[in-house]
Amino acid sequence: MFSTAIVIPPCRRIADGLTTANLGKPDYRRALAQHAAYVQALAQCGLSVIQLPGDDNYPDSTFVEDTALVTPACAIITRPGAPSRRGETAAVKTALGKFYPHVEEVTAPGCVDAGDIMMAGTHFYIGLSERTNREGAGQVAAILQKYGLTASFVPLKQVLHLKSGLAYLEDNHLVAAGEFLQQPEFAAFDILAVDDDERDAANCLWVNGRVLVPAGCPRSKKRIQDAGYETIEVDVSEFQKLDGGLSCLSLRF
Ligand code: CIR
Repeated sequence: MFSTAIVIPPCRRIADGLTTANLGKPDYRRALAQHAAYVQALAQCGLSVIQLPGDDNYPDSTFVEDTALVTPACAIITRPGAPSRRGETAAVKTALGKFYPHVEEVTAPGCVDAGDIMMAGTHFYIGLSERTNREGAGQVAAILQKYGLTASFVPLKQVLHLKSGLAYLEDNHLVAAGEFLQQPEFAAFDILAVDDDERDAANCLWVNGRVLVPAGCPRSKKRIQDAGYETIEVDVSEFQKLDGGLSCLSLRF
């Protein structure tokens, strides 16, 4: 169970964030409103939500998940793969220091976006992507090992981040899309398959027994409900324009 979330509301320069999506520029006001609804959904799931200030120097800083891996045993500050995002970690490190006695850190030449890391109990799947290199993944695995946690590596082919295509809902339920549907690595999970035309639904978010689902994915939402979860629909269209989604917008611990 999680008790706390850290979020960073979109900054004024959000439209300058990195993107490959071809969905147009996000609208700042709409992004703020969607973010507020997201925070409300987290609160509805019982989380106390800490909001750090947005920083116009970092248009992507609202995607706070990428800057740290938070586990029950330790916090690891990442070194984001995109140079424009490296400075995002300082504020998050300070905030996490209030909760974790030891905050670990990925160092150069390692690169990691924590959107590439999926926690499933005491095991962590680390996607090797354009943002996360072997050196960074290796550093994270070594740190986790110190705390009795295990890791394995998953090379990515299509998606930006591992959790763009995968979401663990606890109780062995794994939401998966595209390249992850047939991977032997995930065969032991009960897979909830996301159809190609609802790919955004693979970036859904388990929070204390409920699942936040992006708006516009009715079949996936139904599948998740049929697996026994109460769902909360949240519109994240402005963040999808920057390749982001529900998991990217918070750190939960
Ligand atoms: C980026 O390209 O870094 C941001 N525009 C989106 C990051 C999304 N984060 C995530 O999937 N964990």
